[in-house]
Amino acid sequence: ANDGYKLWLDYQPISDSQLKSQVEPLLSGVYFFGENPTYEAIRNELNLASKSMLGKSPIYTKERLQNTKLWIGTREQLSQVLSLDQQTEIKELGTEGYWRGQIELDGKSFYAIVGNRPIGALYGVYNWLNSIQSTTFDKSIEITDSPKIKLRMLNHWDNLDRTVERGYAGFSIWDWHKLPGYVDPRYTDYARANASIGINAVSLTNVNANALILTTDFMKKVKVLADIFRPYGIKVFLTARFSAPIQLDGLKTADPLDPEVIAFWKKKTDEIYSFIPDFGGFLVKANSEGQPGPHEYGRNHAEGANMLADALAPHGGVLIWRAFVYSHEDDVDRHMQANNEFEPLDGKFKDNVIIQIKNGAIDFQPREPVHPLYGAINKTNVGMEFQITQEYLGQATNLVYLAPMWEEVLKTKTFRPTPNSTIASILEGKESGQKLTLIAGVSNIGTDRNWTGHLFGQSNWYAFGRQAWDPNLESKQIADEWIKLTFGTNPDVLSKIEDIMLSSHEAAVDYMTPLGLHHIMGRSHHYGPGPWVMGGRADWTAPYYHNADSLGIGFDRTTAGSGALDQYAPEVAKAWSDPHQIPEKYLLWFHHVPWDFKLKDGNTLWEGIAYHYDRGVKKVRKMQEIWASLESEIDPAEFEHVRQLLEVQKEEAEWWRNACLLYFQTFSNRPFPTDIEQPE
Ligand code: GCW
Repeated sequence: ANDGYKLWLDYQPISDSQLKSQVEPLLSGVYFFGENPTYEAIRNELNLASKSMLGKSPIYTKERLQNTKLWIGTREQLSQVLSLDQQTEIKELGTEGYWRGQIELDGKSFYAIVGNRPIGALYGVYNWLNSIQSTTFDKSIEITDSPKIKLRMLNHWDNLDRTVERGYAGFSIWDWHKLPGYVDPRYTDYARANASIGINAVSLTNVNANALILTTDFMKKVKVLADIFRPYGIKVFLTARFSAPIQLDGLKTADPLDPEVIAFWKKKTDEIYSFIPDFGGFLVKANSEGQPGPHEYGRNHAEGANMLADALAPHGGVLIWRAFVYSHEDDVDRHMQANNEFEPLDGKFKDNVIIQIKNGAIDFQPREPVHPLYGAINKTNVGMEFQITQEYLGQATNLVYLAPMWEEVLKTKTFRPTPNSTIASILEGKESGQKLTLIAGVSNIGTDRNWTGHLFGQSNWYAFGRQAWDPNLESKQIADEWIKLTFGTNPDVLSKIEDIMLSSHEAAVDYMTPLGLHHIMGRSHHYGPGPWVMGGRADWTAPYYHNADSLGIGFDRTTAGSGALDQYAPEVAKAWSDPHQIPEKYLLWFHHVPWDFKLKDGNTLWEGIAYHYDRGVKKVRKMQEIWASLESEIDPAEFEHVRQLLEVQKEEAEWWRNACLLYFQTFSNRPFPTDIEQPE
């Protein structure tokens, strides 16, 4: 029970006596092999955990054998005293992996948490504490793990004035005004939370970037954050505004081939590294939605990215260049624009460049088919961009557990570059041999006491970290972990909350955008329905995305339509070009289909649309019922917080259903099925 501030690091008292008898002795004899800032961080965590779980501080020993029970160190440090069978195994685990298990020495038994590097030991400790909290710890079982993705990164869309683009949990936690002098303890808690789920990189600022972040004054502030994050294994990245040479140094151009521009970025980058020697690199949004970029100077994305990559390379920095590139002035289907830009440039990017591609080609819709760029470019590093903040998914009032959506994306077969390629295998670098791998998530964190606005927003932060660590994890397992850490291990609570979480994404798709409908949200704020939206530009004007007319509904992206489908592997393009073969969840994404089209269950398309919206509303009511049945088992404040938000969510689901069905009925001219609640 807490107000949500402690996230999944709440460390409830251990009530299970058998578990306690295993854990208590270990924490009364902790030995560190050496000293370093990461071990300090571990010590800090053990102090917090022990006090909270056992009501007392750990006892640290100075002698590795005497009175010692728990060893924490690196493989190399431990090898000074013994030769572990596990040594070779641990070695395979790379810089961030860990092993934990029992070690027998001279008739004495120790429990050891070992990494190749201190950071591995930290991850091992978090994993151990997690197992204690979820009552799965058994010291006789050996655990090894290591991340499958190199850069597991949060992208904050935080502005320097502390507003957050698409942020629904208050203001930015970066208090630039008070930095560098005042250091909010929250920065450390942020680092702890991220490290506990394996996040090891963070871009602090909005991709719609402000060049001021690159000034010396701001660098001093960023340095403070980087120093706090370093022991937790977290590297800092910044967004770089492409026109910064003009804004900061009064240059006449930002042309990436101009010698003065090249010199500007080199000097800037060197300066950043003088403050932050392990600076991660830059994240860039260019020539999209009005952001400056190389196109202004007749240069392409590779020329733009490589110039910045060259400035970073001597320091080991990485340049992350976003593929979310489109221009609404362009007549081409927005779905196709990124491929059109990047496919011809495949192989032209420097080794320290990663192209960061959103999971879908439009924009973080409630459900999107995967981006056709995955598998299309294989001579260039690619990375994933998920959105943790729920821009198009009910923002901070809707409970939508996103891991099932991400799992669906990660497991999707691309059929390229090999017949068995999946998004996950591409991201892991297995398909192209790519070494620099990345999964990024747009953060949902803000100054709200509980960090994420909706308590269940925490589960999305948690799940993101876990899936970035291992993109093959099941969303159900992750939900179980999070529920136990957040609400305790009562099996009834676990199964009910799991029910709510696992049905929540499909519910949202049903009441917002079933059957492949997309981008019919309210204009610009993206909150609530707006399929009728008029104005501004072609792609914001109804019926651009749904194309409803008296004959039918849907966006024709087949060869006869925009042709976007042809950007996928032939296996996909062929199967999906048939409206009877395409998975129905993507039907209206790719096809304009008559209202009387027969769906697989025998209903007409019009009836199917109505049933989906109706079902979505009913699922939310079901979620409310389940939650209500938990009243006596959940902390009253948390219970009430979620209860109220579910009530809002129910109203929004009804709003979506009513608005969309009544609006689409003006085209379909057909009655609603009689067995649904009639929209009004
Ligand atoms: O999802 C859209 C958002 C914009 C955002 C843009 C992007 C940062 O509506 O607010 O801008 O995508 O990803 O660049």
